[in-house]
Amino acid sequence: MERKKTIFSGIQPSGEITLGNYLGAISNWVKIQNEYNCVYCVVDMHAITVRHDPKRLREQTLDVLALLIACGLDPEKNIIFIQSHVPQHAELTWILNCYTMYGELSRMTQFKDKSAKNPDNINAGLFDYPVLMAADILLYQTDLVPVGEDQKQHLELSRNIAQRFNFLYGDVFTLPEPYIPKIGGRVMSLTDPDMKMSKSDPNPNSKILLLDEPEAIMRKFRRAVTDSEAVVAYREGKSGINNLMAIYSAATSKDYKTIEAEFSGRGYGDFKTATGESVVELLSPVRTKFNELIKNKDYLTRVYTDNAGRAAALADRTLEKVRKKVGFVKKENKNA
Ligand code: ATP
Ligand code: LTN
Repeated sequence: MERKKTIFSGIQPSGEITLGNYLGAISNWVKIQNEYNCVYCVVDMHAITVRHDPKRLREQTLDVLALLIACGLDPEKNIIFIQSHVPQHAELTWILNCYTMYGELSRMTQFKDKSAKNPDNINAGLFDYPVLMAADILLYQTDLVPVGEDQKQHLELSRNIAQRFNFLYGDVFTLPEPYIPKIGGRVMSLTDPDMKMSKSDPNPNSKILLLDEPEAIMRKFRRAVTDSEAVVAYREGKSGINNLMAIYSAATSKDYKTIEAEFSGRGYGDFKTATGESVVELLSPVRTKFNELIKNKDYLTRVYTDNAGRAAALADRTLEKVRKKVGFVKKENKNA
């Protein structure tokens, strides 16, 4: 029998999870959980590379963990854990730093963008962000990494670091490939449909949060930016309507032809209401499940503790090899 491939992905607890994260990432993760060995990590160590509120980080980390489970990821089938609970990530980062070039990191577009946005906090962690991400991926001998367009350069760097290390020391790391899900695409902002919906967008009307109340969801869809043509059709130049059609289609499994026929001769008002209702229906079980889970701190603690243990066991296997290859003296277990 062919061995199951390993998938690894990370999500930052840097804001509340949006409909974009759900349709573009999490709902696909749920669909593939039986086919692959999946490892999903809430990357709190990445989140501190920009100034943040510690109390909110702690809350958001647990919220993201609970949301992943509420969306249908099974914490027994998959490994779902908190990055800082597995110190092997930090340890491998240090070693990989010594196999990553200053020039490579200076070319990362996300570093350049974030430095331009936060000129008074260009810290070393922000510069090193991609090496921590490479460590995340390489620790688990990952075959496939589901990532959006914006993370492709980071994945390419992870491959280069792995290749450089393997060239010097033999086959230590599996070379990860990007995994592009068949469906999902990009959900766009409701207030500026030429930009992607982003959890760090300061405008609350631009994004649907997974935990938004039904009234908030309906209100945001009613206000969504469209055009003045009043024809529900998927075509070039109608980015607002295209986005709503993509969302409605993902929520109801109807194709574009069916949607165009359903709303032919009807105004945008009806279409926006129908889209809002379809999203309310899609998210309502997630919200109910989340509210149940977040109250059950004992269960969440057990999940993240067990899963960190499972992750650490896998990570250790890789790290043992790495320590040996670079020439560190093996630490003996003092009780052995
Ligand atoms: P931030 O605003 O902090 O950059 P984000 O909302 O862009 O956050 P990430 O944490 O960078 O989200 O990404 C988590 C996952 O969600 C990634 O796999 C990413 O590709 C996916 N994703 C994020 N935004 C969208 C979107 N608008 N449409 C589809 N997928 C998305
Ligand atoms: N940088 C990613 C989050 C992330 C990640 C990873 C994704 C951290 N480590 C490892 C895939 C694999 C982001 O901002 N979306």
